[in-house]
Amino acid sequence: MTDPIFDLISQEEKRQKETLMMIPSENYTYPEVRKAVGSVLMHKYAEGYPGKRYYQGNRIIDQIENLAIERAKKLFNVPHANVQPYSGSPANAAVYFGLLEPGETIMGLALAHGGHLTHGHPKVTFAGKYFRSVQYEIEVPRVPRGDGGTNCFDFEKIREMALENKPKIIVVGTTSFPRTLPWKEFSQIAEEVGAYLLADISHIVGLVVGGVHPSPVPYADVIMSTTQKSLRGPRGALLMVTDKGLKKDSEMAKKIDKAVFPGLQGGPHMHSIAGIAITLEKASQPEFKEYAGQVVKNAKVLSRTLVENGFELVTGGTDNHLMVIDLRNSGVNGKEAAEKLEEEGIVTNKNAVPNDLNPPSVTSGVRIGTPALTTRGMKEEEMKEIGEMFKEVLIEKKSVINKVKELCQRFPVP
Ligand code: DSN
Repeated sequence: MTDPIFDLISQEEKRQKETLMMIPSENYTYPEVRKAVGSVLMHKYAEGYPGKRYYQGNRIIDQIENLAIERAKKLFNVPHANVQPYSGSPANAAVYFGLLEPGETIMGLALAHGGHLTHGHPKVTFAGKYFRSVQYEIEVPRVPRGDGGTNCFDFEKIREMALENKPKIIVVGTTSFPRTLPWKEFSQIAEEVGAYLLADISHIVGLVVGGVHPSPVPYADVIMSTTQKSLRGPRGALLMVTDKGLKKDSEMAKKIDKAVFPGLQGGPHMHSIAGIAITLEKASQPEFKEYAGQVVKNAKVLSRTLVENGFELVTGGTDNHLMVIDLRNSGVNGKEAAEKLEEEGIVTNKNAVPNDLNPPSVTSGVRIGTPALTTRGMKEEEMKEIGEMFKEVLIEKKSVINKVKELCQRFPVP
């Protein structure tokens, strides 16, 4: 008898084909990446780094990991890359454990303001429990401001917080922030207080590589990115040290490598690392620039359509691949809206908005993005159609499931 797991995989494949994948951290990867990730590479143990392994039989594995490292260094223009982190959270953990002593201070963007759990979210995360954490916020008037909400940080306030708390690491990175990240301003504060600057570009990495978001390389000491989001790769992460970081501490790359292995991880997932190598090569092609540009164009059209249809967006619009609908005036909360949309084949996630009074399990927002829709080939016209569908579902309480199915058939998953 065939294991029922295969039937479940087929059902999931069908779901992904027949619905609109609008969670901004999800994407469809390349067939070549799926082939590498399902390959014999998963059989191999390779603790250590190329040329310095604790197991025999790694001659070919070394070449694969070296290729991934070289491609990462070239694509991002950095002197050091580690391709072994299993995912974004352990990668951020490696930076903290590599550069900080327990109890030292991390300063990151609050979760409800668009940051990430690992950026120091208090009480429930390792970052908030084993280190001292202070959290900065964004400044957002609730009134929609069209596409002009770029000036979201009060740098004087953030500077004062940094001077008072003396963080050893300032994290600049986001999961639900729809605007361009001002690397320079944050790096000036980090320099002034003697902190390292960690740029977590997991969400915007494809935009950075595609040239539609400024690169943090001249400003950050360490850069972390997951590989499965806008980069279109497999699950995994990259840790990179910049020239700036090495100048500050010539041992920084070694400290971070040691924190990844043996500090936090065992055998690297070589199948994922091969998939990452393939992804990095694809991201260096001109077609990827076009893709990244289209992701942003699509997000801008979608956000404008939503605003025209009466929705409030956090910061009024977007500069990148995502937006957060603020539902506080709409009569539904984030959970209800996300569930209603899912019934209609539109898959999003509930998301806190700044100063949200609802708990994280409910929230007052819905986060949406365009990377996966753009991978399917959808463009501005389709974004207008989808923006209208949000109004039909959430305001007019109509069903759009047939429209969603028809749209999905027109744009097959590659
Ligand atoms: N889970 C990721 C996201 O959805 O943004 C962050 O880790």
